[in-house]
Amino acid sequence: MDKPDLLMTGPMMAMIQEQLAQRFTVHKLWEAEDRDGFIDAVAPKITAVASGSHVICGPALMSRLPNAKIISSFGVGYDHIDAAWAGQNGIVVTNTPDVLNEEVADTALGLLLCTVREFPQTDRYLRAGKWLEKPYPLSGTLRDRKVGILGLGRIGKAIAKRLEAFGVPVVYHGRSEQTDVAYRYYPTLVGMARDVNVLLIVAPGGASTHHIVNREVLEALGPDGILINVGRGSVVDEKALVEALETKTIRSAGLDVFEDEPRVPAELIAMDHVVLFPHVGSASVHTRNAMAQLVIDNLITFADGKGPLTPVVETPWPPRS
Ligand code: A2R
Repeated sequence: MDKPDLLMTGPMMAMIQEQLAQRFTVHKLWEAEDRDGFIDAVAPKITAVASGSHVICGPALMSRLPNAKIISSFGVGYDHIDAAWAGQNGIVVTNTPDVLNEEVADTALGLLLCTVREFPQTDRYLRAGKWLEKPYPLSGTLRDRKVGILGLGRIGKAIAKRLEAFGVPVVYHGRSEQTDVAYRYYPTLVGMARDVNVLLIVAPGGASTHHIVNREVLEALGPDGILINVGRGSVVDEKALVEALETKTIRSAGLDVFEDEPRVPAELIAMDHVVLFPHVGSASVHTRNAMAQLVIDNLITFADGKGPLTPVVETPWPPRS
């Protein structure tokens, strides 16, 4: 039996490439010199797509794949895919939720502690030989802080659970109040920012969250405020953030995600009072393997006629008629 044809939009983990090659004829877009010509040549055969955030999967690409039925995407965020368009055009989109909750929550707590207690700075201080001269200055603390979570979803709840164990009060903002959580809900982001001294972002990217953390929100967070972002860079107006940090409108920031990754504004890199991670939220061997397996399993169960395992909300399965 002929293997179905699959388009891989960019280099993916070896285990994904190896396992998919056993089941599909894999067409590697990134290896083609003439990508347009390559797509034209293989497009009619393609029934499945495996993607990361390397390529924008918008109507321009998807409409060229008339027989594509599934896009299996690596990662829980899928703002690089126009999932609403996919749903309207008979393509199911899958992502890799849940398997990374604990890892990203661990990273969020690590980043928060690093930012509040200045741990990366203390490491630099020791290596520079400055401890021989005098002790590192006293840092801020998590002890008198209240954390406002923007996006109390799967990962947000895993973060909240850790903060509870640390004895740190948690409140949240989202588009709607959740009836089954004990944390206080704020209907507006600016209202929550005013009441907390840590704003922790773990909301998705896309149009509805674009730059919702803006100058007004940062001013509300205030001079003792700390911004932590493990969601998407696009949620924050990065220019407004740089300005707020330069003018001490807020105290500091811990960022794992940026607007134009892997490019990070030189102004942020030059600042000693921020902590910057290269988008490592889920990046352990254990968790990336689990995410990779879910990318593979979605494609295989779908090809077997059993439907996708983790379709996104815009493309429910079975499809709405
Ligand atoms: O708005 P709600 O009540 O549906 O809450 C969701 C919230 N959220 C938003 N909050 C404010 N304004 C918005 N426009 C907005 N859109 C969504 O974000 C929900 O509580 C949370 C997302 O939770 P989950 O869908 O369970 O996502 P998960 O697995 O926690 O991952 C969150 C994000 C990913 O999309 C990646 O960007 C990143 O973390 O790794």
